[in-house]
Amino acid sequence: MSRMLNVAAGQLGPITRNESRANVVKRMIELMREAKARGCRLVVFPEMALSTFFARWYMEDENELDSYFEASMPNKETQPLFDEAKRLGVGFYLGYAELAFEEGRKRRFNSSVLVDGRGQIVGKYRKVHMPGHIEYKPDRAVQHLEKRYFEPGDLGFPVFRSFEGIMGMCLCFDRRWPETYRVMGLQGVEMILVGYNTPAVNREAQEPNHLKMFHNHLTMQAGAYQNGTWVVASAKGGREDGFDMLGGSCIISPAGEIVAKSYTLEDELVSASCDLDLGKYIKDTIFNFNEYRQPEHYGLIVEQKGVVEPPHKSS
Ligand code: ING
Repeated sequence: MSRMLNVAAGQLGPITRNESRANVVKRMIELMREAKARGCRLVVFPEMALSTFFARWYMEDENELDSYFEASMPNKETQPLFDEAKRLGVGFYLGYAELAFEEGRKRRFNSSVLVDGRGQIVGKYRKVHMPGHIEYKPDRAVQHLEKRYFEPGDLGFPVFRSFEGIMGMCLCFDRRWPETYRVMGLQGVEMILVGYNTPAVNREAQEPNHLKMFHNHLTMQAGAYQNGTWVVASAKGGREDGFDMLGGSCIISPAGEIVAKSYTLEDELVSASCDLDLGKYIKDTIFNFNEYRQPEHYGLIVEQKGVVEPPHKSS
């Protein structure tokens, strides 16, 4: 048996600080039309796909900050994406900065929605692992203020029955953490959708630049294989407001192989025909959780946050 799902990563080239939402939406609609022409039923767009990666800017003016956020989804500016989805019968995953009014206060999340081929939202995700720092750091050449601008997500890692499969979502930094995949793996996930904004240059870490792409793919390929799931990853690429973004969008099979990959740093559709049943043999054999997992020995993973080294032996 096979359940084929033809999907695409709709990679986006740079989005400059002054580019309008309307123009970005137009670019995304182009990619959706190309997806339709290739017979795809789902397009994955990047994280914060509607604007420049604004977390690199230190902003004190709340109105300026809010201008990058969506107070509802869909809204006037993004409605054309939903209309096009319905018209084409092509669903999408969209990363966006979410402004919510909950618990009597303004809350900001780095979010994504999954929209089906009828233009209906089937699920929402709020980024759990928030990278970067809270305060302005004068010693840094580029700021990474996600920790300042967003709360960690409060929805966990839900999965959704949609597109005749079990679909999950995460965002950017989440993809580097094995827990992200495992929590969805334990819910039988068959395809994980991820959008990301990764700077292409290492300004802080003491490692060569080529490792940025290596780690990008390494973590996702491992997550796919260890949970027998497809991973569809969509990047921002190219020089955005003077800063290079990594690109490297790809589609990874449950065996951990990259089956399709972008070859530009621009708007580019990367597509593959994915058998949602392919992960089954992995889930039934080498990563048969019921057969082989030993959760009684994994307590530290949830009981403890940071490293606790063993005490030194007293002599
Ligand atoms: N960006 C980053 C990412 O995971 C980062 C931050 C880069 C963390 C490199 C560690 C190393 O790609 C977002 N937007 O989460």
